Amino acid sequence: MRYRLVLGDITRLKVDAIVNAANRTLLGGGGVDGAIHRAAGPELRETCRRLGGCETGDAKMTPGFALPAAHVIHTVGPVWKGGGRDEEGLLASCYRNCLRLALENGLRSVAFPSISTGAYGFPVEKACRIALNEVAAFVDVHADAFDEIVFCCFSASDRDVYRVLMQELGLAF
Ligand code: AR6
Repeated sequence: MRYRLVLGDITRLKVDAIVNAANRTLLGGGGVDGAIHRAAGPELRETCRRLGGCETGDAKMTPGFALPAAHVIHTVGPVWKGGGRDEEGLLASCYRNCLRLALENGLRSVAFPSISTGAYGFPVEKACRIALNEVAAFVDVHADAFDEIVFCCFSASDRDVYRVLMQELGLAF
């Protein structure tokens, strides 16, 4: 099992599942959600329509259609409202539920974007710490379940935040 830190477009990654930072409708939007829907093609929206939305902190899975990734795990991060609305707990729950779905479906490589840190305004360093702690805790318990977990950043400054915290937490990559 290894961690990989990538700077670039998550829609280009050939992994068992990429994670989408979606909204509760699951019907598409801007940011990484828009990019994933564009790259996957219209069948993704049709399939998502049948899922009946998704609660904040929860996750649902679809095929990847035209994406190089076999599956998309759609999760809905919290909108940052200052930290008093359980935003941290809800973000942690996103990571856990995505990995639980991957585990249940035998998906061994998963790539995460930095959930909630774009349109939803979650401070990147706080979000990164939650992401790394939740993923590391899950992987510790399910040591043989995964080959690779990718953290895919879309800016060099986010990538630098991840790199420093990964080193701090001893997550070799
Ligand atoms: N590959 C990887 N990361 C990306 C990509 C990409 N192609 N595009 C953007 N990012 P955001 P959120 C980064 O706003 O904050 C949507 O409209 C981006 O730079 O995509 O969870 C949904 O429909 C940032 O670091 O998601 C929701 O309404 C990270 O992905 C809402 O935005 C997350 O930014 C969700 O907001």
